This record gives sequence, structure tokens and C-alpha cells, in this order.
Amino acid sequence: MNTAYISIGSNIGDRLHHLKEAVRALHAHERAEVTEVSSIYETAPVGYTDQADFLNLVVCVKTLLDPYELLAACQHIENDLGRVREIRWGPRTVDLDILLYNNDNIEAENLLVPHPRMGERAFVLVPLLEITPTIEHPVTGIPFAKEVPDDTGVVLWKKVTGVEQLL
Ligand code: PH2
Ligand code: MG
Ligand code: MG
Repeated sequence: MNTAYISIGSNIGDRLHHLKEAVRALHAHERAEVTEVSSIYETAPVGYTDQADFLNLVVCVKTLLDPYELLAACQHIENDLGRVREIRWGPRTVDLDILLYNNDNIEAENLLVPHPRMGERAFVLVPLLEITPTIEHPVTGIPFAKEVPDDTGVVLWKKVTGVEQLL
């Protein structure tokens, strides 16, 4: 069994609904199970800042899918939820990004794991560390908790204590 962490974000329409639909769809996959979920955070947009605030969370998935199959499953869910690809880092109904897959270091054209920008993004690290406080970077071995960036734009929006709350 493999363990992956996935960051999910939405800043268009009914953001909570989109996050829940994404968690449900991952969990409904016959070869994936969502075993842990973080709370939901409201976060100031990073990168392209002239857009609405996001809701973000991180989920832990136990899966028999290989990383590329998991990526395809994530993209399928994004498409099902009506995502249209437009501006890089721009507004999105739902975005699912693979952060970590076991301790793998993947450098493929369409997939970089660990996610190359995760260490700079408080909207990723705050929810990730809520689920797994001692997790380390698979390549550097440095605990992510050691280098959390400025988290002033990341505010607890809904406390979540179990997966059932989002299914
Ligand atoms: N996603 C991005 C770019 N910027 N900012 C926040 N707060 N949350 C996101 O999920 C996010 C972002 C690209 O996917
Ligand atoms: Mg993203
Ligand atoms: Mg993405």
C-alpha cells in the first residue's frame, strides 16, 4: 500500500462543496481511500494575487495507484468538477496537487514529487502539518515543520476532526 498527501484548493463558487466533492471522489475510487483530512483553511491567494481567497485542505490517501495513475485520477476529478484550465496560478473551481508519494522523488515531465513549491506555501504546509506534524522532506530529510513560511494569510475556516465530516 502506498501513502500520498494531496493538497486541494478552490476559490470559485461554492468552495466547500467543491472540496467535499473532490474528497468524496478520491475516496470513491476503488483503488484509493482517504484516511486522514486536515481542517479547512481560508487562504490569501499566492502567486497571482488578484483573485478571490481560497479554501484549502490536505488529505492523506492510501492507494494502490502508482503516482501517474494517481495524477490521472486527480485530473479526472478536476475535469469532472468543471475545471477549465486558464491562467497559470489563477482562479480554479478545484485543484488537486500531489505533494508527496511515499518517500519517492519523481522528476517526470508531467509530474514532480515532492511538489516543488510546497515548502514555500503556508497554505500547503499548515494543513499538512496538522495531519502529520513530524513529516520530513523525502530528499533533504529536513522536517517541514522547521521551515514554515509566513502563515499570516492562512486562517482556520472550519475545524475538521474526521474524514466522515467531509464525505
Ligand atoms: N493555488 C495555486 C496558486 N495560488 N493560493 C492559495 N491560497 N491556495 C491555492 O490553492 C493556490 C494559490 C496554484 O494551484
Ligand atoms: Mg495548485
Ligand atoms: Mg494543480
